[in-house]
Amino acid sequence: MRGSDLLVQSLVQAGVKHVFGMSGHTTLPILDSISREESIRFILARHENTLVSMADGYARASLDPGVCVTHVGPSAANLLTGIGSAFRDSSPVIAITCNEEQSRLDRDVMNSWDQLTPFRSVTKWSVQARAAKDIPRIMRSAFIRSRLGRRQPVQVDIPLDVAAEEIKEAPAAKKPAYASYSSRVRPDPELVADVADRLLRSNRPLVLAGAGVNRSDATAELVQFAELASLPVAVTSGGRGAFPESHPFFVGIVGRSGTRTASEALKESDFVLAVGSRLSDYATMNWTLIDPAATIVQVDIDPSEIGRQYPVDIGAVADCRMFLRDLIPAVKPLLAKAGGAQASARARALGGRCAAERASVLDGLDLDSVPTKARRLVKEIGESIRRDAIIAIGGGRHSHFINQHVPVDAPRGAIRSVGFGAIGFAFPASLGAKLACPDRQVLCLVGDGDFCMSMQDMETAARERINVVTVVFNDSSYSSVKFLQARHFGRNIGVDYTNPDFAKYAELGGARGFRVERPGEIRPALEAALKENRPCVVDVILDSAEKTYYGVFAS
Ligand SMILES: Cc1cc2nc3c(=O)[nH]c(=O)nc-3n(C[C@H](O)[C@H](O)[C@H](O)COP(=O)(O)OP(=O)(O)OC[C@H]3O[C@@H](n4cnc5c(N)ncnc54)[C@H](O)[C@@H]3O)c2cc1C
Ligand SMILES: Cc1ncc(C[n+]2csc(CCOP(=O)(O)OP(=O)(O)O)c2C)c(N)n1
Ligand SMILES: [Mg+2]
Repeated sequence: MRGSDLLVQSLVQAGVKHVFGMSGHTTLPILDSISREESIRFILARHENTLVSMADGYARASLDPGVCVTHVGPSAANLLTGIGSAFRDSSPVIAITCNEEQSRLDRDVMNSWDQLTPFRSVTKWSVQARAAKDIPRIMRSAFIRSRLGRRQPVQVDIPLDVAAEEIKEAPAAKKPAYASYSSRVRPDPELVADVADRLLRSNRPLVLAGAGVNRSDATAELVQFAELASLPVAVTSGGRGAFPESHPFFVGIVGRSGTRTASEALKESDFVLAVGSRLSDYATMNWTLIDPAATIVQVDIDPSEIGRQYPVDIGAVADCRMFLRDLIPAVKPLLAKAGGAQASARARALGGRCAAERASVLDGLDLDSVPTKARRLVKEIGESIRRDAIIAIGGGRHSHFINQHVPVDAPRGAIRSVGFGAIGFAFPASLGAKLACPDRQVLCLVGDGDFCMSMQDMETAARERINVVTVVFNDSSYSSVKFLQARHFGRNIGVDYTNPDFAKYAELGGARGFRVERPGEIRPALEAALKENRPCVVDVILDSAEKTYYGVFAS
């Protein structure tokens, strides 16, 4: 038995079904061991940034760790951007980086570098296995660390001699049952009682739901709580999907590319219950959206995030789901005394304002104009997809239109690199999400610049039959940067380019392509793509001068 067999055994014990990887001479023992394990599907990707983002998308959609493997040096280096996204957005990715033989490492052999130091700033734990016998222990710890508490990536570095090392007997170890390791941390009951009391005494309370609600799978509890206490609920970009956006109490997405109603509601609230949100710069428009006199409650699994952005009044270190579960019975008796008619009216009024805002965005728009407006495209997408669809969203200005008009109604229905804000993430993340949730519609809604950073993996999608529909917002520019540049510098440089025909490109790689040049062609193309039994690209040529109406790009 080799070190690489022990590694694969550990993956099997952890319930891993997919490994996203790259090949190179240092990966050979591990690839060989994986090839002999029927329960694991190895997915070869065409770039490390895509394979790590596939693992990340898989983790975000399934809540199980996503696992990836790379070769030494440049191959491992290519992981860093994707690991950065997973780190910033609390996604549990296990990155296995293969390395040169230990005895050669100090001689600067080809490909080699200090492979641990760069990862330390974007992982929860970065460790090297020095002997085959240590692999089961290290892998156990890697899975525990990435899954428990704040979920984040872990790097396990495996030198070639360790992977290839033959050992006679596997080290005796208990088979870990990860399902019985839990970090469902409950909040201090006195603190919960205090939150309930202050909430009921406030006049304009609001729940701000963040990514922590998605990571803790707490949507059902959040809906129950909001309905019980008649509370308006806003989300952050990371929190999309945490609360159904068709719910009458949904007031929108806060922040610089969110919806106006949500930001205004946050500003006027005198009690803000932030569940699983960092209260980031973008979510709070550089910390201007919360009234300094408001009571702020922050619930976070990570103590270092409590009070980091705002001097919160109550800080609860807890799992979002457990917090809400405990808050519900604490609020109930108080509600019986207080009566909730006024609160309910406010939640409904704000919800109605948000729905009207979203609908009004089409006011005055010539829906049939050519080139097509992004607003027409998002309207068609919103009307074509299932309520439980998963959308992976790109990082450019198109995300602004998507935020405002494509509703997300189901848990973990939106996947996006929000904290690191990396482009090149959405398309591979959508592939990982589809593998995690084969029965859900998965779409990638992405800018042309963003898609160009990962589109080589359309071949992977076709080869592995991962049927995602990618809609390219094609405006032949990095338009988010272009608008800012024009506003602040009065001219443009480094933001315009010529695209290939993405539909033809898709067909060359074995996928199906649709080129859409007129608005009337959008719906038939989307409907056909959603029925296809192949990955599809819908390349929509857009009006690059279209402006957004709210937030940083508003004119
Ligand atoms: C172009 C662009 C535009 C953007 N515009 C906006 C915008 O308009 N509005 C906006 O909101 N954001 C926007 N963002 C994203 C923004 O940068 C932040 O990433 C985002 O606001 C973070 O949301 P969050 O605090 O909910 O999530 P995170 O930053 O992921 O924070 C989640 C928190 O939950 C905690 N947590 C994790 N698991 C649990 C658990 N089980 N229980 C309890 N707590 C847990 C974590 O410790 C963390 O502190 C934009 C990003 C880009 C790239
Ligand atoms: C890896 C990476 N490189 C550069 C950037 C800076 N950046 C942010 S948005 C953007 C433009 C994205 O263009 P596109 O995907 O076409 O979207 P658009 O803004 O045109 O809708 C760039 C270059 C980034 N966020 N990530
Ligand atoms: Mg663009």
